[in-house]
Parts: sequence; C-alpha cells; structure tokens
Amino acid sequence: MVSFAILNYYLRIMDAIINQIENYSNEINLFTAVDTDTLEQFRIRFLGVKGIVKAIMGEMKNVPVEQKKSFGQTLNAFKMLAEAKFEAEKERIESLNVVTGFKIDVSLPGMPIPSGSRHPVTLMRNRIVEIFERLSFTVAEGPEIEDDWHNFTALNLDENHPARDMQDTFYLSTDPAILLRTHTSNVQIREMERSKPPIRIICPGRVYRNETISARSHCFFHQVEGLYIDENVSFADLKQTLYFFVKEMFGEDVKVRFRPSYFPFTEPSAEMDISCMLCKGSGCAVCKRTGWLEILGCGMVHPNVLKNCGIDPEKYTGFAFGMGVERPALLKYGITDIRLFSENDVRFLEQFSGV
Ligand code: 2NL
Repeated sequence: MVSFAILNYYLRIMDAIINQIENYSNEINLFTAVDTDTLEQFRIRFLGVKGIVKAIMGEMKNVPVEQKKSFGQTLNAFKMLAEAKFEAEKERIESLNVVTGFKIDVSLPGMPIPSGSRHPVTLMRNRIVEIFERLSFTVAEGPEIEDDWHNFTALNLDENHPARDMQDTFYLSTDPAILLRTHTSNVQIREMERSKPPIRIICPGRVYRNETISARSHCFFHQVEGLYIDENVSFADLKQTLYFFVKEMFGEDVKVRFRPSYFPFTEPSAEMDISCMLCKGSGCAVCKRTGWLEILGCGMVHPNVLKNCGIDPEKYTGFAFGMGVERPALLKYGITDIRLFSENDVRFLEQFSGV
C-alpha cells in the first residue's frame, strides 16, 4: 500500500511527463527533413538508444498500478507518432533522391539548359522574308511536286527550252509530266490564277535541279521569289523595292548596279549586283576580282505570263524577282562548302545557336 503523499508525488511527475509528451508531439508534427543528415538527427533524438522515447518509456516502472494502463497508451501513441514521422520523411527524402539522382546541394551553380538552334538557311530565309514583309508583302507557299504547266508552260518557256531537258530537271513522270519544281515561280503562278490584283507576295521554298553536287552547287537548294502586280506598277517600283531590300540586308554603304539580262518570264529583265562586302569593291577571290557580287534576277512580268494566269496585261503590270538563299548564307557566315547545309552534322549546326 502506497502512502497518499507518495502517490500524490507520482501523479505530479506524470502530469509533467504528459506535458512534455505534448510538447515533443508538436515538435514531431512540425518536423520536415531537409536531407538524410537532418533525418538521422531526428532518429537519434527521438528513437535512438538514448533517445526521448526510450527515456520516457523508462518512467513506466514508477507509475502507480491504477494509472499504468492509460499512461501506457499515451506513451505508445507517442512512440508510434515518432516512428510514423520518421518513416514518412525517410520515404519522401528517398523519392527526392530517386527523381534527381543526387542529393540537392543548393550551393552548386545551375545546370546549363541546352538550347536548340535554327538552320543557317532558315536564318537567311527569315531575314530576307522579314524585309519584304515590312513592305506589305505576304508569304505564299506551294507544292514542291509540280506539273509542267505551273513550272514551265505558264512561265512562257517554250517546248524546246533547255530548262525542260531531262538533264536539268528531275521528272517523276513524263506523261503527264510531273516534276520537282525548279524554282518557286509555281507558287506565284498559282496565286495569280486564283486571285485578282493587287497581288504582293514573297515565296520562299526548296527547289530542285539535276546538277552535280560540289562545294558550290547542289541538286536541291532554296530560293525566295517575289511578285507585285497592280495597275501602273513600273520598273522604277522594282528598282526602289530592291534598293530598299539591299540597304536593309547589307547596310547603307553597299553599292548597287543593274545589268540587262534575259529570262523568258520577264521583259525587260535585269540582274542586280552589290559591291563586294568582303573587299569593299577593290577585288578579291570571292567576287573574282570584279568588286561585284550577283545577288538576284528580276524584271517586269512578261505579258504572256499574265495572260496565262487570266490577268489582263492591258490593265495590269507587275514585277518579279528571284534570289538564292544558300549563296548569301555562305557569305554571311563565312562557310566554304554548300554541302554542309544538308549533312545535318550537329557540330556544324550547333554553331548557330543564339544567332
Ligand atoms: C534568279 C532569277 C527570277 C522571276 C525569277 C518570276 C515569276 C513569275 C513571273 C515572272 Cl510567276 N517572273 N520570277 C523573275 C525574274 C528572275 O529569278 O536568278 N533566281 C535565282
């Protein structure tokens, strides 16, 4: 039989312990492990051999018989709370490590994010197209597989024109003649057939010619052609439009010259040269010592072409021009072999990231 005074003493100690359990429970509930080290510290503090749970369990022997059951339940709940928290945090930390594959060290420098790059031909095509868009030209596109009419006949190329030769053009069939387009003029023909002037379009795209592949030429390459048709469009409009293009593209200092030329689809026709940007006109290997670089062909749309597309040449006139994309891209980026454009070598392509 325990004396009243001693019982009272034990009851006061139990109160204090229950109070402590409440505080520790709050601490456990609020705990989050930052890494495996803090988790281990938690385990040692609460569940270790000399930990809090063990120490409180040790008090059981001093508890009066009448209180043993309820006190035991409180202690057990406390122990389970600490164990459950430990298991939950352990699982969370491990899943973090699985996702990242390593422990998170916030003091390390950031990981570089690899960024892609645009193809140099795309970069040059976009530069050309954007300049004409500022003059209200809109982009038009069309098929790379074309019939004879849209690639040749509508463009005023007669039956015996050398461009129609099997030697120069990739035919997919001959009767009817289906071929890989040799220029993007087919897009302009289709546009003239389906809409009325005014027409102001810029036509970028891939074209095909049966040529021997070398450092300077390929059997497929890219072109940008332009077409402007309305009443009273003159050769002066053509010149002014192309002057603007050249200044925007190559800078204010560049000089321009027109030379008379011949294309079956334009009359009159001209080719446009710019002063060589490498030697500033004094003559070098790139401009073959002439001081000039040929960059495009142009002219007033031939009346036969307008007629072929259902446009009245008595009412409307227009100009057209065409230029290659690879040649200026070679010049701009200092590339010496056109074949690099179609080999998809990442070591070449990745040099244009951020350009
Ligand atoms: C060049 C020359 C040129 C055209 C393309 C054209 C299109 C139609 C009607 C009339 Cl639908 N002309 N295109 C005109 C003159 C020159 O290209 O050297 N290209 C690389």
